[in-house]
Amino acid sequence: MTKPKLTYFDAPASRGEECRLALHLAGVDFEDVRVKRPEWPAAKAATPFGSVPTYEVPGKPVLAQSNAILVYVGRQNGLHPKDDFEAARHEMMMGHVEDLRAAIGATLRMGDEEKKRVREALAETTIPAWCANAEKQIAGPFFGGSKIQVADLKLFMMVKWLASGVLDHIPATIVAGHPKLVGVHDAVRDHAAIQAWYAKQR
Ligand SMILES: N[C@@H](CCC(=O)N[C@@H](CS)C(=O)NCC(=O)O)C(=O)O
Repeated sequence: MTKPKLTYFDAPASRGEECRLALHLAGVDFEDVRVKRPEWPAAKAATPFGSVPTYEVPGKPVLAQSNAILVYVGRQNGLHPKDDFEAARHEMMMGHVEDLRAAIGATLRMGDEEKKRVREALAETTIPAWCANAEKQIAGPFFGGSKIQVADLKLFMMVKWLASGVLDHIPATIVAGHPKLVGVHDAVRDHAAIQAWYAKQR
């Protein structure tokens, strides 16, 4: 192994894609390993916690947990605050994203009736509260102000998912009334390096 290796499913989504975006934004030359579903049971056993993304750096043990990977890549490449308190504030927001991902993620494998009931409740209370709380923490245009950092990539992927319309029973307009959240999404989407990443994926 000569270069860092990021392993995730073959989808431009969620925890894996935000790590890919971070590596691309940082200019890291990395191996983008995409596990196909049939390969997953065997690959799962080799991960620290039975999940992806994982990140491997030559000479080090495998790293897991998307937030740990993002913070590591961010610290190494000037995409995470140097100030300890500001860094913790960014990690707080990254944890906020993971909380919502876990809540929505739990519905993915539910049967239709249960999924409808749980997602309608999420859309009624949990997600609006999540958005309002996130909104209060954002400086704008990016989470911490004028500079894009790894926390922004995490927020971007969550807002993109919520607004995509792919989540039945969760209206795609659910984030629309939260201008700072939408602002982070738009600022990341319009960033030249992010545009270059998506152009390369086409
Ligand atoms: N807290 C972990 C969660 C990791 C996780 O649940 N990853 C999902 C994909 S987004 C996964 O590996 N699912 C397959 C499985 O659990 O078998 C993180 O942030 O990385």
